[in-house]
Amino acid sequence: MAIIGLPALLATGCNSNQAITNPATGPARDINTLWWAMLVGAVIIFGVVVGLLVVAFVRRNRDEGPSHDDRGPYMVIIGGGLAAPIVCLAILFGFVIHVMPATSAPPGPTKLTIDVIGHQWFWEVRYHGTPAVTANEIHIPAGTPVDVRVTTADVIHSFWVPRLNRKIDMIPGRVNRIELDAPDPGVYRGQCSEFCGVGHAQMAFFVIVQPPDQFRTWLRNEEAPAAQPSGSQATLGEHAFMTVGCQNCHEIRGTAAAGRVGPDLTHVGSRRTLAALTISNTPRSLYQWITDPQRIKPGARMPGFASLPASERHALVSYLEGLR
Ligand code: HEC
Ligand SMILES: [Cu+2]
Repeated sequence: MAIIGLPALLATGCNSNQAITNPATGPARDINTLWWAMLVGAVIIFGVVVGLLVVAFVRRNRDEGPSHDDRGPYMVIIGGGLAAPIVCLAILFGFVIHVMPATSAPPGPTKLTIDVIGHQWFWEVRYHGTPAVTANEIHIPAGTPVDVRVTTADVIHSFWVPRLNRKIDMIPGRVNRIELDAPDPGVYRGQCSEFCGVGHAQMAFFVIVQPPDQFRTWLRNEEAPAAQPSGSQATLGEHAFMTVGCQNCHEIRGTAAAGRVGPDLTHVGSRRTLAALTISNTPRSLYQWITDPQRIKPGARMPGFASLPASERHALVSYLEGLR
């Protein structure tokens, strides 16, 4: 069992919330079964091949004289080299023919459609038919098939939530689809799975599955424009945001800030994490992010603002944390 268990442990990276071996939906269960079947099959074949090698080694010096039966070696080649691979691949093919459609998005519209756009190195999320835009945290209702349409703003990325479904590439100029249909509320971790530059390893996201009524409340809040700053500190922060350069890269709906380089910040205060799950969303870590993003996430396409007076950075934090 150890020989099977060890690679399984390595493959799942020890984070059971991002493991294909911990499936939460029908398609993910199919993938998990296929994965185990392939692993067990590969271990058996490896064992047989190593066994034959050992036999050959042990018998290497045995001189059996001229053989009267020449069919032995041919049987090994025909059986082991031809028949066995054809049988194994046919079984695998049958398996895959079943799993492929089970994990593909069915044609036709679903009730809820979401666009996810990959950026170096974060995820932009848009809800069809609403002005809601968010980043790195994809909320969906439980028990509802959701049509996720993925593409990219720059290089190829790959959208993957191992516990929910297979991975799907995000390709420039093309829209690929995947269906997420999670029966149970919970938080499922996803990760970019196509190397896309220095920030690749820090390009993660959550799929937050909520009971449908909670989801509707969340979406209604996300649709709304940003809250007015409350208090003098936050008002100062809003002013700083609009004047020091943040507005060139970030959108805050309902204000003059309409940049599209970085994540939409209209409701950034309500997110759990920042910078694609790199840090938790606390005033302290947000302050550090504004001061020196490169230290937190090397390569991030946001400049540091250490040159701003600390009071102004604190004001920015108080404004952004108020955007709930
Ligand atoms: C040159 C463009 C640019 C400028 C200017 C800029 N940002 Fe950013 N910002 C980005 C990008 C790109 C990201 C995404 C970083 C990542 O996750 O890789 C980001 C991320 C963020 C985040 C995290 C959002 C999230 O949900 O993960 C916050 C908060 C933020 N910026 C605030 C600010 C503030 C405040 C300013 C002004 C002091 C500012 N930014 C200026 C490009 C910019
Ligand atoms: Cu990526």
